[in-house]
Amino acid sequence: MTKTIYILNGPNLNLLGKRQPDIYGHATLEDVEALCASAAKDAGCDIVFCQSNHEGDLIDWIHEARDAASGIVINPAAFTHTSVAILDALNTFDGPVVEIHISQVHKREAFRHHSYVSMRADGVLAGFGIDGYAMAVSQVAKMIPA
Ligand code: DHK
Repeated sequence: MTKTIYILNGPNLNLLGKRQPDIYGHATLEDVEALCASAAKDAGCDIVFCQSNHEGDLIDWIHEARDAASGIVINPAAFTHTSVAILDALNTFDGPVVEIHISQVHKREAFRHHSYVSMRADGVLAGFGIDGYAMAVSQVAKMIPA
């Protein structure tokens, strides 16, 4: 059966391409979805691609993924640095989790250096722009048990 990867995006990523392009680039979230779909196809997986500005939506999708997905790629955006609730939700998920950031958060403000999600993530990518999503999808696909 084809494995499904949930790709979850947090607040303000709907504005990708318009928002601080010097930091986040000119590509849109639709471009990111196309990149993820292509990487998943290469890996023989399906994707469910979601974005929300609301913490609870991300938590609900993680709960849904418990039954519907074999792996999760997540860019929690600002919730990375604040959300124990997203960490707790990810801790209920059994499959591989890869955390991705478009920017190199460790070169930025000190408050971006800490990630609650990293306490659960099996791998973390930061600073590769939107290409990091394709890397995250192919890595998560490799980590899914056969
Ligand atoms: C995106 C955000 O919106 C920020 O809040 C994070 C992350 C970094 C990114 O680089 O994708 O600090």
